[in-house]
Amino acid sequence: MNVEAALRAQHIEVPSWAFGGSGTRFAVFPQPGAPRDPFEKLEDAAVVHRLTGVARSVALHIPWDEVDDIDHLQAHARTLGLDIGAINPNLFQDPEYKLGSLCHPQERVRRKAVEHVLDCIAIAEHVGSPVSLWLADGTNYPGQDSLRGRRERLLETLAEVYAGLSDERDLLVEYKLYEPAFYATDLADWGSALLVCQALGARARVLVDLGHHAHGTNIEQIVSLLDGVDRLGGFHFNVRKYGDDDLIVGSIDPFQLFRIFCELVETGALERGVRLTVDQSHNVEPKIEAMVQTVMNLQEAYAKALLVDRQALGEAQSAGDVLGANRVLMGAFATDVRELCAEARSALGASADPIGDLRASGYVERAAETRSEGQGAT
Ligand code: PSV
Ligand code: MN
Repeated sequence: MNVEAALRAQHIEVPSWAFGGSGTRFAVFPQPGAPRDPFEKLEDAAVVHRLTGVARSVALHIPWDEVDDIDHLQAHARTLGLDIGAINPNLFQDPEYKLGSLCHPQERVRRKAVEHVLDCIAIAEHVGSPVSLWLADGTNYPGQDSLRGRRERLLETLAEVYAGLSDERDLLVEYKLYEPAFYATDLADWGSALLVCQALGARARVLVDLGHHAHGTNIEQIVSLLDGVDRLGGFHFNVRKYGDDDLIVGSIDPFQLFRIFCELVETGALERGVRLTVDQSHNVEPKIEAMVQTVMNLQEAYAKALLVDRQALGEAQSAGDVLGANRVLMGAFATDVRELCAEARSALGASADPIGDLRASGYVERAAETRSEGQGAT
């Protein structure tokens, strides 16, 4: 596949939760026109897709996106040219999850969490999508709970969840270093997540959220390792400077994003269906514009990775030409691919200048008028 064809085939999934009202624990700055329900979130996502040409599915979060009739929501998505993407259970907001969900010390709460994930699996089966799990489970103080006991409970509850999936359905398991738990997180890193996936079965794969690692972690190496054992399920794209900042991917460290795409290109992971999902929270920047910029950054990182001269790289590597090999990579990174990406978008019937066209369209202003009742759903 040539570079432009590969760019046209890229598939980015956007999260419904990035369009609704959000904030930090300090303040929420409501954005006029924020969607009030899952239908309106899909409408905003459709704008991103129309402008970029590659953002053709939307991940849902349950119960934030719960509707009476999922067929109705799916039909709405299809009318907008979208698919419903991964289904994300919410295992962190119910007050009963104070001490955890799938790892909770009490059987009754674990049961509630399992039942919720099974309900989400039913939705996922119905719409034909994977289930994507992130646990807030962990402890704040040494001795608060047994680390070993929590791990055993996790394996037990996840086995029940996994058994509820049909053969076509994948389970994506996300990890996160810290927060909301501060002392010990039950799924803190890619190794803990991988062990869980290996214990569950072949359809359980690890999801790499770029904001969930210690500073300095070599994320592209994790990508390569996981794909090497066929356990790379997908990504949550964002970027962080300090914590789980959920900023526009590529806005602080575009070189990291490029390096990750280099691994994806080298390993062929994208052809194996690794999911490229965004997980961001835009609090001071306009949400739709931020998502459009996100997708463009993902297009550009991919384009640069596709331009790496693989033959020259391989030759330099086997000749032990340390800096020659590095220069091959840096050369691709330094290439201006904006025009190439604009051409790929135009060929898809999308926009050569997505941000300019979004601003000129007046969509955000119109949404602010027509959605003036209510502040926007989560
Ligand atoms: C919380 O850290 C989080 O950002 C996780 O990354 C999840 O993927 C996301 O929320 C949605 O539940
Ligand atoms: Mn995430």
